[in-house]
Amino acid sequence: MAEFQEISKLSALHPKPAGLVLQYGTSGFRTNAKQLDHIMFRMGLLATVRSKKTKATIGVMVTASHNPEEDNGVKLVDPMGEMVTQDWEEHATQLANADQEDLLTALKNIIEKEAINMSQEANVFVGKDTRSSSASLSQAVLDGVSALGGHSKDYGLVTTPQLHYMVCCQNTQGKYGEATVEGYYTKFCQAFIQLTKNVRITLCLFVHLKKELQISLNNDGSKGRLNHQCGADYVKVQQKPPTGIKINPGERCCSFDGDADRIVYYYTDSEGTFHLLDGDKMATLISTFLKELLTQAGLDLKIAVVQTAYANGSSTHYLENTMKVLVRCTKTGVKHLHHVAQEFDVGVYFEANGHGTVLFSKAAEEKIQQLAEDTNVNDERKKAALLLRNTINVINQTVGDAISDMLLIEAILAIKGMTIQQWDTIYTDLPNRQLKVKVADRRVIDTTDAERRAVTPAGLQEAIDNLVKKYRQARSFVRPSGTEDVVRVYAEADTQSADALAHEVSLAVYRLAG
Ligand code: 16G
Ligand code: ZN
Repeated sequence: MAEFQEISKLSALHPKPAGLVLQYGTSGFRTNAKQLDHIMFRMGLLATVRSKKTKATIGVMVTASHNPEEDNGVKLVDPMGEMVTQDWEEHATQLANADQEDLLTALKNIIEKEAINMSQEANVFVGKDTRSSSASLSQAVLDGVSALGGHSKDYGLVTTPQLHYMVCCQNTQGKYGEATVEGYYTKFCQAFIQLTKNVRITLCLFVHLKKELQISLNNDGSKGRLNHQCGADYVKVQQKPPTGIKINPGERCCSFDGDADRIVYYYTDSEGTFHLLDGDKMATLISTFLKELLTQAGLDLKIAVVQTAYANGSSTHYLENTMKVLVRCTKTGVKHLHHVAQEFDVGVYFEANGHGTVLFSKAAEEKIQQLAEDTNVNDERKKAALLLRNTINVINQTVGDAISDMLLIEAILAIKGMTIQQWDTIYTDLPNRQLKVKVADRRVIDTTDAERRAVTPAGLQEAIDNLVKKYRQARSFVRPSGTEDVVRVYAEADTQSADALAHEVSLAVYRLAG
């Protein structure tokens, strides 16, 4: 077929370095940008085939998120804006690792296995981050799409969640919004204005709300290196503000990561102490707000918060015992949280590292909409329904989105008349520590119970249990990292003795898995 000849010709321009093996992991392909040109071309091919299979538009995002500037990466976005399925992750790995001369065979295998109708039209949306390598790498994706005769639309510089949003809009015929960057900003900004406007009417006697949100931007990519001494990951891991930024006591700050799908909040108090408000704090604020509104609206909808084992024990305790909200724990990785959140009418999910959003079931959205339009309900119920409706509109339900999360948090704080300090004191984090342990083969560690217990190697869980017993309010778990060649150790306790516990557990990992 003509398209296959074109692939042979074009793929020679994007050759695979001999011996390089990469795996499509939780964050797609990610490594030094110099090794990625052939991967990008091949992901252009795969996205085209995926588009033919699903008869829908597929997204390809070129970014390495919070990694250093010299890295890059690529991720595929499925029709509803969700992550690509497990089978296709495997196809991606196969295609990426095929030797140059075997590329066509590898591609044909996928086409055959998936029974793809090659005459079906294909559409691919492509986006990229601000890394210097992103321009040529996204061009390689576009080359891959055109090699198979697919149509592509290059959105250029966008955030990861913007691309997810665009793909979802396109495949739902605009029901979710308009598939343009302008459409994205219009949708979320208008929802924010609506959400805070309704409040102003009723609360203006008590609190002073600014007319619009005043934001000062730093490290926006116009100069300096992406993620260098700044960004959500830097702030979370280093527990300090980005370098070179002056923060006045009590001032509300937030940091995004390199592709704006993660956000953390922080402030320094009058003593100069730094305070971080992570994904757990956001999940708590948002779920409390939503639960109160659902109660006021008299809507019987099931709300749950989905966390991972990294969620601070205090947040889980507060949610379950004070807020009486159902909490579910799942494996690390956004797709796992997203999946569990879909089981509820309202599923709030956040990883402690700041990636999260809220999902509303179709039935929940309809009930809220009906109530908001109902002329026979009392004022209180109606007001709550309107707030809920506007809240839904300010949330990007396709994926965790730093911009949309920020607007939601800002709206909630404004509506509740709350300062960042007041939000911070809803509960106090238990002291905790994370460590990395390098072992010969991290896969010897297998876990269960949402990564909270180690099944292998023999004796490791027992050792952890015995160490944990020596501390109060303590908890510890270990898991092989999905993104680095290390074993991660997490420990928390009632005091900073969590450091000692993490250290002791690390030694046990060395001893039993090293
Ligand atoms: C990936 C995941 C992130 C997770 C992290 C854990 C996505 C989009 N990203 O970056 O959610 O927190 O991996 O890394 O799923 P680790 O396995 O190295 O601890
Ligand atoms: Zn990211």
